[in-house]
Amino acid sequence: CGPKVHLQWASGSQPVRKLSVVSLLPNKLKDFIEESVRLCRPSNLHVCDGSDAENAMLIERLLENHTIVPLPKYKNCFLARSSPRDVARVESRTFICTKNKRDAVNVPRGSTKGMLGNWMSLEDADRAVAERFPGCMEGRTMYVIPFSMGPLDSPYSKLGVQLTDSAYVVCSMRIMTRIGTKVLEKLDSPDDSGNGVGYFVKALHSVGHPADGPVQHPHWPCDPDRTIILHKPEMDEIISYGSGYGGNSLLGKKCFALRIGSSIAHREGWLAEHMLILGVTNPKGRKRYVVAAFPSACGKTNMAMMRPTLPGYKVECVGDDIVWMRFDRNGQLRAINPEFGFFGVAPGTSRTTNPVAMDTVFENTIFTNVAQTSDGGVYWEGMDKLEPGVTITDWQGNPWTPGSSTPAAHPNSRFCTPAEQCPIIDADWQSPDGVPIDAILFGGRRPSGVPLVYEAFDWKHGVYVGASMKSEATAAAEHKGKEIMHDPFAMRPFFGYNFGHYLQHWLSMETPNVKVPKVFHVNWFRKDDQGKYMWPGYGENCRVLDWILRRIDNEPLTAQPTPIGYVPTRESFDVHGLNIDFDGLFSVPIDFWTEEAKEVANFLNEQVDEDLPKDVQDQIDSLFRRLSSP
Ligand code: GTP
Ligand code: SPV
Ligand code: MN
Repeated sequence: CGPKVHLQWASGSQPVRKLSVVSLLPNKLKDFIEESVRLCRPSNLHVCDGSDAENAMLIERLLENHTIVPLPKYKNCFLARSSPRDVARVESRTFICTKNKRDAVNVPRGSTKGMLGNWMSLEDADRAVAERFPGCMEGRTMYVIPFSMGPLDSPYSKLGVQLTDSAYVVCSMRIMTRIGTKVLEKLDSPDDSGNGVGYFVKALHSVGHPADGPVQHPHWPCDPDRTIILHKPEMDEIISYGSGYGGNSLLGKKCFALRIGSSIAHREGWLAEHMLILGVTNPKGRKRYVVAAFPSACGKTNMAMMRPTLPGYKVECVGDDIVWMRFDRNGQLRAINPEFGFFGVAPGTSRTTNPVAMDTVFENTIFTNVAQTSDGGVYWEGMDKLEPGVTITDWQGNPWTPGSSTPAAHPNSRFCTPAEQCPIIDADWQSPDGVPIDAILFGGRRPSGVPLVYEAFDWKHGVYVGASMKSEATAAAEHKGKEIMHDPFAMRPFFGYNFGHYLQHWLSMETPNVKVPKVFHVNWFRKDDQGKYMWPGYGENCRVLDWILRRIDNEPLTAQPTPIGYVPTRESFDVHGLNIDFDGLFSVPIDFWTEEAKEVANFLNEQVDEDLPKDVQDQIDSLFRRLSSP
C-alpha cells in the first residue's frame, strides 16, 4: 500500500468530467500513476487539466522558487536560468532498451564503436531506475500531464502521459504539446491505430536529487552526474532522470516523437523524422509543401519561418522540428507537425535573420539561458544592437558587457513559444489529414566541397543521400568543437531502432502505389578561402526553393547531372541582385567527392555492416563508378 497522496486541483478550473480521484482515471493510467507514486514518493499529486488558471498557479510557484524571473518588457514572458551543467541534450546517456540489442542499434563490424545510438538491456535499465528513482520526488509534487502529439482529431496523432516533478516542464509541455482534460477524455476512446482503449506512451521524468550532498542550484534541481534517458520501444515507455533541459525533459519531443515515434512508425509503416515542414507559394500562386531534415542547430526553425526575398513568393510554417508522415490511399505523402510550439535556438535570431521568429517570441514565451537586459527584456548574441544605457546580465546571472570573454547567452539557449503565435503559421498546420509533401530536403553544415543544392537521381539515391549526411557539431548536444560528424537523416541522436532497418524502411516506402517525392540536398554553410560564408542564407534560401519548385514542375533545362546528383543550370537558378561566386558555390570537386564517398562507404560498412541494405550498397558502388568516369 503506497503513501497517502494529496490530490490538488488548480483553483477555479473544473475538469469537464469529474476526475478528482485517481481511481476514476482509465485503468492503465491509474496503474502507471500508482506504480510511479510508490517508486518516487512525491508529497503531492497534481493531475493537469491544461487550463489558464492552472498555468498561472504553476508560474507563480516557479517565480517563488526563483526558477524563472519575469520579463516585464514583454507580455507573459519569463526567463529560466538552468544549472550550468544542464544546458543541452546528453547523447552519451541516452539509451534504447530492448530485449535484443540488434533491434535497437546496428552492430558495428569488429571492435568499431557504434556511433548510431546506445543500447542498454532491460535488466540494466531496471537497475538504473532502482538506483535513481526511489524517493526521488520526496518533498515535491508529481504532475500528471496527459498530452497529445498531433492534433486531437487527427488519425496520425498519438497520446502520452508524462509524470514529472518539474513545474517548468509542465509549463513548457503546455506550450510544446496539447495537454489536459481533452486528452484524458480521448484516452477513454479507442486509439486510431488499433491499440485499444486507453493506449498511451508512458513517460516518467524526475529532475532528481544528487546521490551525495545538497542540490547545487536550488532554483534548478538536477543530477548531472547520474542523468540518464531510457527508451523502451517494445513497451512504448520513456524514463528520464536528472535533467530539466528541453530534449532531456520535455519527453513528448525527441524521446516520444522521434525515438519511440520512429519505432512505432517502423511497426505501422510510416515515418517519424527530424524535419521542418513549410508551405511555399510561387508567383503563379501554386502552393507546395516541403519537408527538410537538418541536424540540431543547423537551420530548421529559420527555414520554416523564412521571409523570402524573391518577389511574389510566400512561405508559411507548419512545423520547425519534427514531422510524422505517411502515404495516403492515393499514394500522396502527407505530413503533420506533432508539436504545438517551437523550442528554438535563440542566438543568431534577429530582425534581419529571422524577423518572423522575432514577431513570434515576445509573448507567452519561456526563455531558457538567454541574457537579461536591465529594462526587463532578453538579449543574445546576434540579436540586435543594444539600446544605449541598457546593461546586461548573462545567462548565469553575472554582469556582462560586449567586451566580456564569455557569451551573454548560452549558445544553446532557447525560446519556448506557442506555434499559433507565428504570424506565418500555415492555415492547415493543424489539419487532421496533414499537408501533401512534394519534396524532401536533407542538409547540414558543410564548410567545403558540398554545393548549395543538388538533387538525387531517384528515391533509392535519395535514401543514400540521407544516409551520407554529415555536419559540423553544434551546441545542441554535449559535443565539443566543430568536428564534422556523420548525422544520417539528421537522426543520429534520435533513432529508436537499428539504423540498417531504418534504411530498409525508407527504401520500402517506394511501391508502385505511391508517388515518391523528389529528394534534394542543400548546404547554406559553404565557406570561401577566407573562411567566409559563400551564400547569404536565411531569406535568400528561397532562391533554392524556387529552383526546387521548377524541378518538381519538370521545367526543361533546369539541371545538369554530376556524379553526386543534378545541380542547377546557370539559367535556371535565380541569382539576380546577389554578388556571389556561382561556380564556386555549385562546384562538385571530384577529388573531394572521391574522398568523401570512400569515407561514407567506410562509415556505412563499418557501422551498419550486415544490416546495410543491398540497395544502399548498390548506391555506394554506382557513386564510385560515376566519380571515376565523370
Ligand atoms: P534545433 O532546434 O536544434 O533542431 O535547430 P534548427 O535546425 O531549428 O536550427 P536553427 O534554425 O535554430 O538555426 C541554428 C543556427 O543556425 C542559428 O544560429 C541560425 O542563425 C543559423 N542559421 C540558420 N539558417 C542559416 C542560414 O541560412 N545561413 C547561416 N549562415 N546561418 C543560418
Ligand atoms: C535539438 O537539439 O534538435 C532540439 C532541441 O530541437 S532539444 O529539444 O533539446 O532536442
Ligand atoms: Mn531539433
